[in-house]
Amino acid sequence: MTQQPTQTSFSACPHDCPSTCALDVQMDDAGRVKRLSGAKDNSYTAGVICAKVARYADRLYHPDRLKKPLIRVGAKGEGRFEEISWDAALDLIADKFLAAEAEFGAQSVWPYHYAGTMGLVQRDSIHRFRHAKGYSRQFDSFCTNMAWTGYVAGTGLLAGPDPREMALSDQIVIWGTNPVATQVNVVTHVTTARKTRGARLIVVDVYRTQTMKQADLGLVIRPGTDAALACAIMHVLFRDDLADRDYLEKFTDCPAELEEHLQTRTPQWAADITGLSVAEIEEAARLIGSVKKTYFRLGYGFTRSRNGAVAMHAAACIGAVTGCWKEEGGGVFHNNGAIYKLNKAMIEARELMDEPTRELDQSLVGRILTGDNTALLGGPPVKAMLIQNTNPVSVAPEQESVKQGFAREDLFTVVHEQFMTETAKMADIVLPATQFLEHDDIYKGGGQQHLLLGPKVVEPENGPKENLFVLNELAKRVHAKDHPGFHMDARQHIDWMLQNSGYGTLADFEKNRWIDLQPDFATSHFLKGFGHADGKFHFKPDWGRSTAPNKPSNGVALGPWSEMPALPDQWDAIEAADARHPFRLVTAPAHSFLNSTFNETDASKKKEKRPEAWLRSEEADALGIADGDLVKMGNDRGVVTLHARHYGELSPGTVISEGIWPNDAFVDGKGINTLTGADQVAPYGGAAFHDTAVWIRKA
Ligand SMILES: Nc1nc2c(c(=O)[nH]1)N[C@H]1C(S)=C(S)[C@@H](COP(=O)(O)OP(=O)(O)OC[C@H]3O[C@@H](n4cnc5c(=O)[nH]c(N)nc54)[C@H](O)[C@@H]3O)O[C@H]1N2
Ligand SMILES: Nc1nc2c(c(=O)[nH]1)N[C@H]1C(S)=C(S)[C@@H](COP(=O)(O)OP(=O)(O)OC[C@H]3O[C@@H](n4cnc5c(=O)[nH]c(N)nc54)[C@H](O)[C@@H]3O)O[C@H]1N2
Ligand code: SF4
Ligand SMILES: [Mo]
Repeated sequence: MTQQPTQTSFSACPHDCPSTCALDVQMDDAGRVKRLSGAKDNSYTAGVICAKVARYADRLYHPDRLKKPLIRVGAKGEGRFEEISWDAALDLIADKFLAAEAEFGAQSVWPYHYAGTMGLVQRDSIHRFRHAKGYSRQFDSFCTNMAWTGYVAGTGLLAGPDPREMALSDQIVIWGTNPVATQVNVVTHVTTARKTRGARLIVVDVYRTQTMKQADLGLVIRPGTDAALACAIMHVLFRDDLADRDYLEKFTDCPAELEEHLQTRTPQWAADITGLSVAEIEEAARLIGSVKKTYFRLGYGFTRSRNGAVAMHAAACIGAVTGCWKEEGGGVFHNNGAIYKLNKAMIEARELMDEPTRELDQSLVGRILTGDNTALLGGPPVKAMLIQNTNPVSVAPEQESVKQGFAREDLFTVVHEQFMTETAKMADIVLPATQFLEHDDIYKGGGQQHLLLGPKVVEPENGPKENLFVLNELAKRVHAKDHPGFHMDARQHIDWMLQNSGYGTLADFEKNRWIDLQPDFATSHFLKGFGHADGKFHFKPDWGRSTAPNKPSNGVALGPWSEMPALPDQWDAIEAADARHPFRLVTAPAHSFLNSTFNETDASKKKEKRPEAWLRSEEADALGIADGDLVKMGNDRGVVTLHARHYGELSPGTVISEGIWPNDAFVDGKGINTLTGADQVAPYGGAAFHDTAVWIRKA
């Protein structure tokens, strides 16, 4: 059902952003989308959204939108395609998938997806399709692994204090996230606290971000050294009697052991590791220890290193030492994944899988497609792929091998997309996809607590189809096991999921647009106990047997997990700088892009200008690199060419390159992920996008 073209409609932002904004959609008289704004009556969105989504009409009505299915006529990757009908395209895909299955087994087909849309129906129906055929599964590892694992190692549950409580805080510590760019609504609530209560803002990052520019105290540290900072802060808290010993006794697993362990983790020790001064560390610890209503907002950025899970856990431990968890406006928050408790059985249909199929790591896509037997988990080669909502040729690490893999003549690739992305360019068949305003879906907030409806607002042009359509049509054609989920439209799926999760019907839901699922105060603040069986916060996690929500389904720990420190500590697992690679590269997000989305719209491109490498002026001078010079940056994985910029305020030896630009925005067509590594981070995988040693020189 399409909403009547009125002056305003509503939706929810589908992007992979912790804010998951409730949207008002302004329409013009012709029933076209004009502008998006934040819903004022949603208590988290509070009327604010980012500029890139406000101007969504640019993306919806973009002249480069894919309109018709295309079949490759040129060489792989050359970009020459011809139009083909939907029926012919779907028939051909089915033939190719069936042929791969006949020759190499069903697991040679790999449906591949990610978070271009976070809609539960359109994003996750691909699981039903794969299970119904016994195709290879995907181990998700681009984004959340280290962060969630590290947080849950401490708390036992991926949930926490109501993020709206930031407005009631006396001090907010924003650690390893840049919300001015990546989740603007955090800034809304922090600003309320500052205006109404004079709250203090502390920011920890590796360069002076837009968020840090607003801070009362900004700590610019070396990448991958957050655990050292956290340990030294806790050292001072114990030393200066700022630890809450009653709280520690009641709510934590081994406070005495922690205190003993931290004796040697002094501010001087951490200063040497982090590059901060002793005074800065002492100051941060004193502020954190003396303000009870301190709210820690821990982001993803500082976990995208090979020691990222340890870093997240160490930062989360600070709150258990101060006992700020007890306070309204206090505690430690990362993500609310555990509060939703949704029944996705109809969408995903796990029961259709006869036996566990292999779970290929999405970050290892380059190694997988180039035939690395370890990455293939000993199974057959991948011969056919269906890709939805992701752009791996741009966003995946080890880009050179990703490109080589997709260039294989014997690989049949289908990309279902809104735009001719770099991945779509490598495809044999490109299918045009609807955008969120053109289909129905439902979304859950990661950085907040609402389940939000995003109904279809406008009819798509005759051409683009939603993910669900493609999956249901292909299921028929490849003779997949039947399942009721293949015969339901998106609204029926939403209705089924809501009813079977105890959240009423779609009809009820539609009147309210969203529901607020924040648990009560005591639960959210773990005052009835933390999520572990013993009810305690764990300073000493069992890394090899974590309850992390996103570990491989066989539960086996990955990477050098057995070397992880038992108690919070600096762990030397990062890709350290060496004589050949004296710099460490952090590929932080750009304000006007969202991963590789929006890097096709003119307004965003104009704002971001061009791919750049930012380095400290004196370090650039020492290399004879002037502001604006073309430079080469490289390591054993490859070399990229981009412009240098002198940037005063970043940690020594660090290079920042913001944004996932299209590869062809770089001088020689090699994108930033040419340099990043795909190795699996301990203990439950993940890609260390901000943990890359590089050399840099004038081009
Ligand atoms: N505008 C915009 N918004 C986005 C995205 C985008 O690309 N652009 N991406 C979306 C997605 S998918 C996600 S997962 C979220 C992620 O959002 P965030 O949680 O903000 O995580 P990151 O984007 O990885 O990095 C955030 C910050 O971490 C810093 N950082 C990197 N390494 C370290 C370190 O070792 N220590 C410390 N202390 N800081 C470090 C970076 O410099 C950066 O400023 O944002 C979402 N929102
Ligand atoms: N260097 C570096 N690389 C990174 C990161 C980093 O910080 N640095 N961040 C990583 C992180 S955190 C993440 S989450 C990944 C994200 O990487 P991706 O999951 O690839 O995310 P996007 O690039 O935003 O979106 C992918 C595509 O989905 C398409 N899409 C959107 N909605 C739909 C739909 O309904 N149907 C279909 N068929 N397609 C749709 C969009 O057009 C877009 O081209 O990137 C990772 N890569
Ligand atoms: S802030 Fe995030 S959730 Fe809100 S509109 Fe922008 S991208 Fe979407
Ligand atoms: Mo992400």
